[in-house]
Amino acid sequence: MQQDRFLHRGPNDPGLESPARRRLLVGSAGAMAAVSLLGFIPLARADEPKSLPDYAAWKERSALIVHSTNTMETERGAIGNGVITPSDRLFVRNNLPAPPATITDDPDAWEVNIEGVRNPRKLTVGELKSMGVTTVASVLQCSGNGRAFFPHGASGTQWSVGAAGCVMWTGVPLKDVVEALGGPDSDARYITSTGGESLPEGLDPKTIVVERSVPTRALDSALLAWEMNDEPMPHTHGGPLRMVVPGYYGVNNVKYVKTIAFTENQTDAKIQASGYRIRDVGEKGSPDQPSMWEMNVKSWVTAPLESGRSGRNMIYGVAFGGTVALDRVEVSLDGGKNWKQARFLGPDLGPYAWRPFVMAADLSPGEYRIVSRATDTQGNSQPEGRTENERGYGHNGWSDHGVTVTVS
Ligand SMILES: Nc1nc2c(c(=O)[nH]1)N[C@H]1C(S)=C(S)[C@@H](COP(=O)(O)O)O[C@H]1N2
Ligand SMILES: [Mo]
Repeated sequence: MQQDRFLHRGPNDPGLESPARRRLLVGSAGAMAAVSLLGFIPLARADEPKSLPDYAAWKERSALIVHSTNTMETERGAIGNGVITPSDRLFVRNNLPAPPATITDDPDAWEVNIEGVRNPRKLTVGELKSMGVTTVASVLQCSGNGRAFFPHGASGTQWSVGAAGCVMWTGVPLKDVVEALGGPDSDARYITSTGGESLPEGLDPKTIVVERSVPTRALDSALLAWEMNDEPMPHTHGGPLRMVVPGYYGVNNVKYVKTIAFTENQTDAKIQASGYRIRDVGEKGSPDQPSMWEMNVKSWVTAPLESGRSGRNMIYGVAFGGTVALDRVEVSLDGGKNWKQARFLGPDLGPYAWRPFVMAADLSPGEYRIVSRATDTQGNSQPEGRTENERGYGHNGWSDHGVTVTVS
């Protein structure tokens, strides 16, 4: 028992889970079953590392923190220095159980309704593929990324930094589709996308449907994507077809999209009307509060995370500006007293992509509070603190996102 407890990964220990440790856990579960046959009552094992759900079983378990069946985040130490996040390390977030995986068996047959245009019609993915194509690198980030840092205990998944990744999307510019159908209705102010989940019966669909409206200014960059990272859009990430709004928070990037409608008003679905709204702690959500649309400028350190060796160290991280290109990233080794500019690493994949950065530092033994601060080309910089808000959305304060490293 003692040894078994030692093997458990506690909720505050986000360390990588090794295959060896997993084997040991499986072994100890067997031993535990034998014990219970002898009449002992096994202890509840709430802190046992969760396994990946079936629909995400292809993911790299050691790179992910599994919060629940519907929420998995990338380990901070697994983000790496690449411009593109490998698909098997990318976070997953479902508000509803995913539709059956069979929807990606014949992706070209998937149909999407285009409404609120001069000639509304249903188009298959096969037809979309002949209407135009573009590839865009953009950051996919959940609105609640960083929620774990809010001291009021904001409800929702306790994401740290890993509900984000930068991926390559390929699909048809939504603009091309809409132009082919005669253009949007003249009173259209929003693009409203509906997810293809089948909704449980007996509940008001408006309270559960994933349906999001974004302002029509997003038409300049939005696409209907059938590929992610050069592969057919995985079912886990919204295949056969996903609405992608570069630079907008994750929730607006509707998976298994089945309807795109140009609308005069925002949808009255709960996820739009009261969900994903910035409001003071203790307040209820309502349509007059800011919606989670364009992402703010943000960065965080990805290495080193706990310890370093005395001498020359490379400090790594990632930074992005939402819909605005980045200008620079500065790094501080003393919790924000002194700053030095970091260098971007790798190619610039455009304004919506993140940029890995690096800064060399000669460190003598001691403790360092390493923080990073990004600034976009419009002069917006990350603030030091948080904007306190009920659901813990949009956190880009540099102080909370820092790491404490012991150099010996
Ligand atoms: N159809 C559908 N689209 C969805 C969701 C969902 O539950 N259903 N979740 C949204 C949220 S809140 C986020 S953060 C992203 C997560 O995308 P991922 O699972 O591909 O990482 O998808 C968004 N699109
Ligand atoms: Mo999200």
